[in-house]
Amino acid sequence: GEEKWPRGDQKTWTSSMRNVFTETSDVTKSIVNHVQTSLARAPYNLDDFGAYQAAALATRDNLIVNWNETQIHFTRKQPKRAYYLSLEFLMGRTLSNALLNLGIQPQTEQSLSSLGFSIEDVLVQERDAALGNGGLGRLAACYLDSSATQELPVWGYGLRYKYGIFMQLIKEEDGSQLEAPDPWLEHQNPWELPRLDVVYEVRFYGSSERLNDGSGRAVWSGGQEVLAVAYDVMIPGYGTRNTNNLRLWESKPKRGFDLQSFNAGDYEHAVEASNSAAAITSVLYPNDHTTFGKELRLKQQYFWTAASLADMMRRFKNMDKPINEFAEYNAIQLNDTHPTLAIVELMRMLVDEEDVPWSQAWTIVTNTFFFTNHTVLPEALEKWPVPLMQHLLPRHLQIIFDIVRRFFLSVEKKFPGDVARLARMSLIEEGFPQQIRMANLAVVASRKVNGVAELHSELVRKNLFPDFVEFFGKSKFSNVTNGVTPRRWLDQCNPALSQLITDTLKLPRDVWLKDLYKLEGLLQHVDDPKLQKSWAAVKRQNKERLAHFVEQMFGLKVDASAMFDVQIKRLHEYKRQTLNILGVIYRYLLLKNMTPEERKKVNKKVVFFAGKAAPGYYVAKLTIRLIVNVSRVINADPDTNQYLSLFFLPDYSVSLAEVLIPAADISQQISTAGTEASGTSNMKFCLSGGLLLGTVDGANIEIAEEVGEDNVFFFGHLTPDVDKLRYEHTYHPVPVEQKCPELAKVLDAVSSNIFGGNGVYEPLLNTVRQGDYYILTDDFDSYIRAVEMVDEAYQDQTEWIKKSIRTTAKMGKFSSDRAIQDYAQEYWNIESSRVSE
Ligand code: AZC
Repeated sequence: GEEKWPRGDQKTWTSSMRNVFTETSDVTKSIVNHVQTSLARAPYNLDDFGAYQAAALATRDNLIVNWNETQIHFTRKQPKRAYYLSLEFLMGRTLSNALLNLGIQPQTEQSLSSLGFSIEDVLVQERDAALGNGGLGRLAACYLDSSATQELPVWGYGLRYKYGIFMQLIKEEDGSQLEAPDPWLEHQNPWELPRLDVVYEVRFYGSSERLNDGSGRAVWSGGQEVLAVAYDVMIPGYGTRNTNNLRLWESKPKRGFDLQSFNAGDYEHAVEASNSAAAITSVLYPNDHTTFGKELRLKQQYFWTAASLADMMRRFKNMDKPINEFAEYNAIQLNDTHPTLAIVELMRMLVDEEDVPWSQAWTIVTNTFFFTNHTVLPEALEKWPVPLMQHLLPRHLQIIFDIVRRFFLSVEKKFPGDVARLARMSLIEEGFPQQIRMANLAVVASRKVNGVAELHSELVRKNLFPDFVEFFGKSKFSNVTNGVTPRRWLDQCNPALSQLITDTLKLPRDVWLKDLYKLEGLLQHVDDPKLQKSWAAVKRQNKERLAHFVEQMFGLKVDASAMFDVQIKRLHEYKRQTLNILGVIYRYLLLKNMTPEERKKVNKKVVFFAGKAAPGYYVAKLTIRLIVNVSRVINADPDTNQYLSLFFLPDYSVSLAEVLIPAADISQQISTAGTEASGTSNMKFCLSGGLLLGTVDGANIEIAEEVGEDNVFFFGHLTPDVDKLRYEHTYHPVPVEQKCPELAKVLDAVSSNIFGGNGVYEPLLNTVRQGDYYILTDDFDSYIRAVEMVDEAYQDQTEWIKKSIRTTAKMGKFSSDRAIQDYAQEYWNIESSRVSE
């Protein structure tokens, strides 16, 4: 029905409202207006950064209009909503993505040009929003993009860290990693809207008294209260007005809370309290795949889940539906176990605050939550000490024990007397202290549990949660293979390839960018020499862009006619950067032993590494140091440096990936089989026509299924062999010299200090010589043979280019649009709804 206009004269209002502008002249007007007013600057002192700020503010005005429309649209429509809870959102830069999605890229380019600026120079002024460690955080960012593009009512919830992932510096003296803070908010962030009116109180510590009235309720009081303030980040969809929300919480002290202290003249204590409130969202923890049980981390997790749930509850209550229908209107996806406390918090809200009986509350909860696991590495499975939980969240610990008791009863009923099973399935691990197993809690309380690639999901069922599969049934455990957004990872980072694809498919770009399976149309043209030539030219152009970038950075010439071989990801033993660098050393030693004539026949290669090591991960940091020092020796060797060079690019980021990925001829995805849950950069490289050199692991397997095994380079032992090999390493060890003489020579070369170091690398080398948990000694020969196959294949450039075209053509499955469709239909049960033009 017609709504009454709330205030004043409707015509006055509506005639002054504006819509998204798309004319170049309007873009220019807005930019100049922002230079003049928002920035208070004049044309003669405006630099590239100022131009970036003004262009960002102009673009933001458009985003806000769409964002507002979208929020009004869904508030009226009252659909079921989905919420993506993630401690990490690795967004990267926003301006170019916003321009693409708003469809005003050419206009803005032209406008900036007439104002005297080049858009390339302006875009690179933006600092990455780096609120994530790696794959898990970047996946969340891709999923937001796809949710908005598909017009789904999805919000992200996360934390507004003051400091994102640390900045990585390489020490000149010894090549080791140094960490510096990332004060990304130093300049104003145009992409967020502070919502100082959206505030919730979050309690810590204190005590919890059960009411003992048979209701199961309790009263939690005392302790510390801090405020959660919302900052909204606009997430525009591609080719739609729909613009979703990413709500990030900032912690701040509750005013007046410490009035007592002020009155008592205890100023220091009062200020201390405020510091500790602000500390909660001050920094992103830089460890992926390890947990340390730090109190502040648990505080982050509770602060974030409590604020997010309070916000969802408020939105739900505004709809005036009975509380029992909560799960019909809300689906919550837990991105790994980090948000598992949300389960306990919703129980607390329902039971203690909404007066819902326990069993009814449990039904609501178990219909609301969905849980994604991202790794099978045991060191990543979160456990929190019971005493810490008791201290920080006493009411939540009671609820956890209540869940445990009821769950025990139901297991005991199904498997009477099976004590060992109960111990395995318990949410509490016995020991000193007892620990809460967050993954078990997430599984017990979720409607569905998924892994992120077929193999991984199988390992989740067979190795991580076999007892739970038996108990709940197989259908609760399924798979959603990861995906990446083709907007950022093809169109934006590789515009020349995007244009070539559009020309070849004879389809508008916005058609195939929204339906990536359309890329298959490229297969028809694989044998067309004209396409092959253009395809090669695009790759060459991207390689020259990277070569230029590296030349600027290192002051060394990079040969863009050589093969570009890239491994970029967090440093971790399971990802085996060590295997790669040992392979590079092997190649270098071979080259050194050749005559100048022999060398001329060798495939020229430039090897690139980039990635950060967790600050406390000693072996990973040693690997960086080795790579850097090997590169210094190799690049300075006049005998070989035309044939082989090596670069470790510092401070890996989303923006650096956007330069590296389009330039790769091949990428290395060489994790020990069964360890990399999915990988997502593998998909990005293939999308840009970079071939895959990898193990039979994670999403590599599904990539090979799509493109055909003759278009990928597979090597190494398979997942079922790995445990057996590890067993042999422990109980029947064979010295490396016997098992893999070629590798032994490489290790000895490092030990002999030809790359310097004076023995510092021994602990790293010993991870291979002894125990060899990641089976480098078993895979080295097969790896070297695979690298030889790559070299050989590269000799036939026509065949290579055909492989490259075929690879891109078959990447349809790996669009995050497909992944989000899976979640929306099979998990969340939500529907698209388009905001009208
Ligand atoms: C990563 C996985 O290691 C990677 O294989 C996967 O592609 C990515 O998640 C997205 O699903 N995991 C993490 O980054 N972190 C943790 C704790 O698993």
